[in-house]
This record gives sequence, structure tokens and C-alpha cells, in this order.
Amino acid sequence: MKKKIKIIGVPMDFGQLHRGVDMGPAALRYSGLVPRIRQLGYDVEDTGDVMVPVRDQGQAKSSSGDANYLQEIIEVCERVYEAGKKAISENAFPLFLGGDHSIAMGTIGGVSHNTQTGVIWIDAHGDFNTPKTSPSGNVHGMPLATLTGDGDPGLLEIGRKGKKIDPENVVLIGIRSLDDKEKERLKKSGVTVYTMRDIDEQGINTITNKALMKFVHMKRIHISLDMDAMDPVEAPGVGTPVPGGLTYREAHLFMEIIADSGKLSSMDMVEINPILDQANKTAELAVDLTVSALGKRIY
Ligand code: B3U
Ligand code: MN
Ligand code: MN
Repeated sequence: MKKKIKIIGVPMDFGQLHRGVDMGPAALRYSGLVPRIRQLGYDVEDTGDVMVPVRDQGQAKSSSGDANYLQEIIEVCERVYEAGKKAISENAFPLFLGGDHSIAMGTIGGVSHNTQTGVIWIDAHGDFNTPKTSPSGNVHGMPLATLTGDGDPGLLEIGRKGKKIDPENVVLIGIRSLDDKEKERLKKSGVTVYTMRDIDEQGINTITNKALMKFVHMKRIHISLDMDAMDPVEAPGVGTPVPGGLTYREAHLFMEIIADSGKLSSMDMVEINPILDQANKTAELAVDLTVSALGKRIY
């Protein structure tokens, strides 16, 4: 019997300053996410959206020093953590629809609550800032640092205390934009980093298989897909586009190889901003990639 897929929407945009990423879950649903996954033979339950406070544009952002909207993000990520934990406990596959990338502090915390999980973080950015190193104060630039144990004390308390994953169990793919201090931190961290240069030199097939080799002794893999990892030509609907990203074909091959491993157990799709998109191109691509990750075959 195929696994049950539980869709968990997280329409949160507090991790960065553009409005519109909160519409990501709606754009993904509009692109036919649920029927496309059902077509593959899965039992799909759309659990709806996690509750997110309304962003009042007339109000100053609540910040603690160098992290914007900290309280709102903690509150939402607590809910996301519980939803992810519940889905994994029921032996279902949680599919999280963002929202900006700060939701991953809840998603990855929740899915790793009882078993070691390998994390493949696909992103143009490292998301490895702390409030001390962040040039922007935007929390979507901090989730991976927090998950691996470094960051704002309030964020580190989400779900359970402290570090949620070992840096040795994280692979970053698609990287091409790092802040200076973030780069220094990442180099010392133990996280495996594959930049766009690595992909250009070795090919996405080799890089994906290297990532899988790293997780050969692990039962579960979580993919955290930031759509800004894609080339902006393919995915224009993101808040911080960076040229020189993954092509449509590279991203699909990556997903197909991951699907063949049989280990994918949860996934995030984040940073889709329909307001900045060309029609609904970015959400449609995200849905195509999701069905490839869930085992759609060409032949
Ligand atoms: N590294 C920068 C920019 C950034 C991070 N993540 C995204 N943009 N999407 C920062 O603000 O931390
Ligand atoms: Mn990101
Ligand atoms: Mn990014």
C-alpha cells in the first residue's frame, strides 16, 4: 500500500519583508497539487492551513534585536512542529506548503522528533545566518543555523529544546549567494555544501548520488526545497531571485533519483510568491517537481 500524504499549508510570510509568500499554499493547490499526487496512487489528505496571525501593515514589526517578527514566527513554527510530529507518528508523509523558509524550523524539528533524518536543503542561499551575522534581520535567512543549534534562544526552543539535527546530516545544494560571515560559519559547521559550481563541474546526477551516499545508513530523508534554488527564468515568483540556478531538467533529475532511493519521508516547498510570478509558473513547477519526488515516471 502506498503511503498517506498529509498536506500541511503554512501561509506565513513573517520571515522576510515582501508580501505575497503567504499565498504559496493557495497557488500550489490551484496548480492541481492534490489531484496530481492522487493520480500517482497515493491516499492524500489536505489538512488545510496552520493558523497564522494576520500581518498588520500599519503596525511596527515585532523584533528582538536583530530578528524581525520573532514572536509571530515562533508561534507559527510551534504549530507546524506539532503537525509534522503528528503526521510522522501516524506513519504518513507530511508535505509542507510555505510560506517562507523560516517554516522549516517547525517542519524539520517535527519530522525528526523520534528518528534521525537526513536533510537535503535546496537553496540559492545558505540560510545559515544568526541574528548576530544577519545583514537583514530576516528570519528566513536563519532556519538552517537554528536547526543545527545556533541562533536566537526563542527560535531554539521551538518544539523541543536546542539543536534539531546534526550539521553532519545536512546537505546543501544549489548554493550561489552567501553573506561573508554566513560563509565563515558554514565552512566551520560540518554541513556538506554543493554550490552551483559543483553542479556545473560534476553534474546533478553525481551530486545527488553523493548526497544519497551520505545518508546511506539513514531511514529517512527530508527535502527542503526553496524555489529560489531554481534559475529565475524557470521560477520567477520568488522574493530573492539569484541568477545561475538549477534548470528544469536538473531539478527533475534530482527529484527522480531521490524518489528511486525510496527514503523520502517528508518535504517542504517554500518561498513561492505568486504576486511576483509570471502567471502561476513557479507554483506549477513546484507541483511538477513534487510529483517527480513522489515517484512519477516518464516511462
Ligand atoms: N542571506 C541573506 C539573504 C537571504 C537569505 N535567504 C534568502 N535571502 N531568501 C539574509 O537576509 O540572510
Ligand atoms: Mn531558503
Ligand atoms: Mn533562498
